[in-house]
Amino acid sequence: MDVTAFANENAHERSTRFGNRITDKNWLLATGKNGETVSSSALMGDERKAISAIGFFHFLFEENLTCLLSVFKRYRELDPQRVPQVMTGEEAHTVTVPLDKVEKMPELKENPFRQRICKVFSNDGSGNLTFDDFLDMFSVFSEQAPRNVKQVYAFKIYDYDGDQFIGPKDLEQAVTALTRAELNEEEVQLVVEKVLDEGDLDDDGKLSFIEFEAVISKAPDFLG
Ligand SMILES: [Ca+2]
Ligand SMILES: [Ca+2]
Repeated sequence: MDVTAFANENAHERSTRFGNRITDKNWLLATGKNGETVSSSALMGDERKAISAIGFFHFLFEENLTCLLSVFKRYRELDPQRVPQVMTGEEAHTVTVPLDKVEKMPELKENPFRQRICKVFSNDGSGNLTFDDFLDMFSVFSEQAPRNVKQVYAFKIYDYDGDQFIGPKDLEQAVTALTRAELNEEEVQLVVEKVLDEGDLDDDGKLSFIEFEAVISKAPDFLG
């Protein structure tokens, strides 16, 4: 991705311009009551018919661009010394921000899986994130991310040893992290057994992705 191009576009100005164009014509409001950006799903009904396909595409594009810029801003704030103000496409996957800086972000610092999350998203497994890695992390955690994408990443996060199954050892670590080490060993074992009892449908002693999906479909907030 060419971040320089995004930075040079001055997306805010363009986005505002487009927003005005929309409101002038009373097609729709570019921002909602509380200043949030109206999602494409809100563009239904008669108003939608009034928007040309090109106009609609532009609206989505600008919305996306604005979002991308704010994600870059967040990324750069983590380590302004290391991250150049204007990045080349090459730097988006070579420059990294170290794990110990990423895990202090407000969104992550209370999350018991923060280190696992960074490791799963970091391309080299170290937990240090390039801008590309960071962008992936942001999109998976965004509300718009499809549930099945979130499930794939949740599975990776819980699969500590990376063998594509969630076994008793993975579950032990996950349960310990989830309960913030407040359970004793025996209690942890009990929870692990219970999860496997319920979830391990083919009795191989571990959860495949399919089995895991079924387990977490009962828990709406499994990534928190
Ligand atoms: Ca595993
Ligand atoms: Ca199984």
